[in-house]
Amino acid sequence: MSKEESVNIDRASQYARQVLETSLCVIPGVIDSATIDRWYASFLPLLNRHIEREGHRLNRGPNRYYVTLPFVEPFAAPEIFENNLILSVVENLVGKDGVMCQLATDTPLKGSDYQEIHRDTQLLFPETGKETPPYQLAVNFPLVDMTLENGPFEVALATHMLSKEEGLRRIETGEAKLEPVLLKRGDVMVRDVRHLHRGTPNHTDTPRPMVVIGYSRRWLFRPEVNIEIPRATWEKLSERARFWLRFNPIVEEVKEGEEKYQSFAY
Ligand SMILES: O=C(O)CCC(=O)C(=O)O
Repeated sequence: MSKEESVNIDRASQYARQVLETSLCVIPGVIDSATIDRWYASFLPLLNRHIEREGHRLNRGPNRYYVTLPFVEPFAAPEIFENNLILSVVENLVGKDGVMCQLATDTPLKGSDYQEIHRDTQLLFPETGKETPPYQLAVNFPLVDMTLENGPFEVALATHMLSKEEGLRRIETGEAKLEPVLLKRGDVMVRDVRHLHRGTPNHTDTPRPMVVIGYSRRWLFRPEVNIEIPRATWEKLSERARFWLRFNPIVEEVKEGEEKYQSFAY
C-alpha cells in the first residue's frame, strides 16, 4: 500500500468516527470551483423548469425545492461520487457493499422559511424505540458558499441516536443546540440523516442549492428515490461505480418529469 493510500484510510476512519459520534463530518476543499460552477450553471434551468411545473406543491415549505439531478453530464461525475476519501468514509459507515441510490438537490430561495425540525428517516424497528448503527447517509455539498444570510442547513449534533421526542426535548432545554453548518463551495459534508435538522430562510436573491448524494446499506429499500442511469453512461462507468449503483434502473434516456420524493420529515 502506498503512503498516500494509508493516509487516506486513516483520514477516512477518523471522519467516520466523527460521524458515529456527532452525526456529521465536513471534509474541506474536496471539489474544485470550476466543477461547482459547471454544476450551478447546469442546475439553474432545471430548477426553473421544476418551479414552473410543480412549484405550487410547497412540499418542502415555501420557496424551497427538492430537485432530482439527471445522471448525465455534468452531474454524472465519478470524481465526486467515487472520490476515494468520500467513498471510504461511506464504506466505514454503511459497509463496503453499500449502495448509492439518490442524486438530488435542496434549494431555498428568497421567501423560504424555517422548516419543521425533522429527521430524514424513521427508526428501522419503531416498536423497539431503539436506534441502530448507521444505515442511511447523505453526502452533501453546496453549489454556493453557505452563509448565515442564504439559508444555512441547521443541525443539532449528536441527536442521531436519540428519539425525535428526546432530541426535541434536549433542544428545548438547551442540552442540544441547532447550529448552522457554514460550508464553502468545494466542502463536502457526510451526515447520518437521523440527526435533528432543518432548512432555514434564504434572505438573498441567489438560490442556495445543496446537492445530496444518498448512500445506504445494501438491504435498505428507499422507494422514494433512485437514479436512472442512461445505458451510454453505464457503459463508461468504472467497476467500482457500477457496483455502488448496481440496484438502480438502466434506461435508454433520462426523462425529466414530476418529482417522486414528496414527503420528507419524520
Ligand atoms: O437546508 C437544506 O438544504 C436541508 C433541507 C431539508 O432538510 C429538507 O428539505 O429535508
